[in-house]
Amino acid sequence: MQPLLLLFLLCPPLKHPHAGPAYSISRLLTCLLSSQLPSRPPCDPANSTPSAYDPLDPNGNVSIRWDVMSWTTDGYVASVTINNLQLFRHFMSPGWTLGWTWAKKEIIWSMLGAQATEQGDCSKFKIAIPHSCKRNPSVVDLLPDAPFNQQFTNCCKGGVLASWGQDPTAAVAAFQISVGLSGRSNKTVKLPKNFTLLGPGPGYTCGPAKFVPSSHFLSADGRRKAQALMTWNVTCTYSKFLASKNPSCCVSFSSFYSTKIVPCPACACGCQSNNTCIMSNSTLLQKPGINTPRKDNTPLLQCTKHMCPVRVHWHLKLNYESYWRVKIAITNFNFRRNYSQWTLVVQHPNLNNVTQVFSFNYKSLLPYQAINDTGMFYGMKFFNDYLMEAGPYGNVQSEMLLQKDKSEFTLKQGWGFPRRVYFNGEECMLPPPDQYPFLPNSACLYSFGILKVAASALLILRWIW
Ligand SMILES: *[C@@H]1O[C@H](CO)[C@@H](O)[C@H](O)[C@H]1NC(C)=O
Ligand SMILES: *[C@@H]1O[C@H](CO)[C@@H](O)[C@H](O)[C@H]1NC(C)=O
Ligand SMILES: *[C@@H]1O[C@H](CO)[C@@H](O)[C@H](O)[C@H]1NC(C)=O
Ligand SMILES: *[C@@H]1O[C@H](CO)[C@@H](O)[C@H](O)[C@H]1NC(C)=O
Ligand SMILES: *[C@@H]1O[C@H](CO)[C@@H](O)[C@H](O)[C@H]1NC(C)=O
Ligand SMILES: *[C@@H]1O[C@H](CO)[C@@H](O)[C@H](O)[C@H]1NC(C)=O
Ligand SMILES: *[C@@H]1O[C@H](CO)[C@@H](O)[C@H](O)[C@H]1NC(C)=O
Ligand SMILES: *[C@@H]1O[C@H](CO)[C@@H](O)[C@H](O)[C@H]1NC(C)=O
Ligand SMILES: CC(=O)N[C@H]1CO[C@H](CO)[C@@H](O)[C@@H]1O
Repeated sequence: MQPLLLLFLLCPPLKHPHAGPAYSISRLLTCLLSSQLPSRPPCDPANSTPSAYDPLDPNGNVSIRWDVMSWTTDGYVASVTINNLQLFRHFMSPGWTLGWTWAKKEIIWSMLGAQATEQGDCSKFKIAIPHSCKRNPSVVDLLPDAPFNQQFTNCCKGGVLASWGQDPTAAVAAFQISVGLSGRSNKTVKLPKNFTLLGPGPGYTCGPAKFVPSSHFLSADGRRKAQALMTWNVTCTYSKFLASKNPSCCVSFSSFYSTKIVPCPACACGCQSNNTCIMSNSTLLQKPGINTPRKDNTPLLQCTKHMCPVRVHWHLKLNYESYWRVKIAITNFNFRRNYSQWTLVVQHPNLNNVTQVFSFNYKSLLPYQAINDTGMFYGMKFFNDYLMEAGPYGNVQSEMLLQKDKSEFTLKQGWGFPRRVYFNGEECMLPPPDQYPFLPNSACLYSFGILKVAASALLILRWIW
């Protein structure tokens, strides 16, 4: 008995529709037995790569490169380039914030294309006043209307960066920094430490800066190659566990063969703001300024059972001879946020045969080169790439036609529903698999019953022990 139970615990068939009843069983068992399991070693935050691993974008990272371009009287001028190499996670407004701790007593004389948020204590300087004297500066992008003489290539997007999968040319940011009191040779320059990246919320962990071979730059005519004096790289990875305790979106299902709509799980997003939410018909919504975003981005949610700012609905719409059709709708329940350049990532085994997507852009993602079951949807420019605040316009939708592989396609056991869904890079909570719409008179209802009995038997045995 013990090995069987352990098997359940060690391989919980989480979030897999085929695993319907087993899911709830394993959760029950986990609860019952957790006190008897050897506890896991605590996570070491300095070594957090495993928790940063995202199965749909296993190599996703943000790479930050410092190229020292010239020496000055007491330091250097570097151009800093941030590359968002994540397939589907972008930096939305109000954008990225990059921080670090200087290794010595460095200061920032000036910057182009970005600015330090605080000047800090520069009282030691009498004649020329530095841009920032903080030991741990935080740097943000400039806004698009920044004066021309403060701009730098790829700067001034208000910190907004597209994801690599959506638009590689818009996934890069850069600024120039003039550093003082660092020494002016590659022996005296010490690498900044403790890099941090906000995007705009928490979630990123940055590794240490490492020297890499100096970057090369081609001149505009392509006939001369210049070289940085020194180059170092920092790699940051995202972890949803650091970002927030609760999901920020949820998924609901429906299908043509069942009248049942499977709603988002209740309190899918934690229900923390359930005493500040407002009803969709509330007269408060007429108040001017109700939609104005707050500095700290606190949401103002429409009251729902799930209390998520975003819901993704997947409707199995039609079943043709050799095709099937799905309708996807994304609804915003936050009165204080417009999502620009939103992305939706879906994992489903039939995404290898997407025939047509009607009013979203679609791009297939191949996290594991051989398995083509993941794809990204995003809005069409000037049409639906902007998901408006909650209310009558706060939704976008599309339909998708998929070609059937007849050996695999089935309406049974929730096969037609996605395995994973991400909105803007955040994983959305799916309904528990045992609530998926079942085919009427389907055999799985019966097997579900059997499994339930088996489960209770297991539980009873466990109790008797
Ligand atoms: C960062 O991402 C890129 C693109 O996916 C990948 O080639 C590279 O190996 C990653 N770097 C690290 C340190 O994971
Ligand atoms: C350093 O970062 C840049 C992107 O900013 C990347 O293209 C390059 O491959 C990285 N180098 C190493 C050695 O990781
Ligand atoms: C510093 O420069 C010298 C030669 O100029 C070179 O040999 C050495 O590798 C450089 N060190 C670093 C850390 O770049
Ligand atoms: C970097 O962060 C670690 C842990 O947060 C801390 O122990 C260390 O002192 C920091 N280093 C510097 C130079 O601030
Ligand atoms: C709000 O959420 C708490 C749990 O966080 C729950 O106990 C309470 O009943 C909820 N209130 C409403 C009105 O839903
Ligand atoms: C809003 O709708 C709810 C039910 O959906 C109703 O009970 C309530 O009276 C309505 N409030 C207003 C101000 O219309
Ligand atoms: C969303 O965008 C519309 C139109 O651009 C604007 O009127 C509205 O104030 C914005 N809402 C928020 C919450 O920023
Ligand atoms: C993956 O699926 C997409 C969508 O059907 C298709 O366009 C693409 O060619 C497939 N790629 C591979 C490598 O099979
Ligand atoms: C029915 C059909 O077209 N199936 C194809 C789905 O896509 C895979 C490769 O992605 C093909 O091998 C199948 O033939």
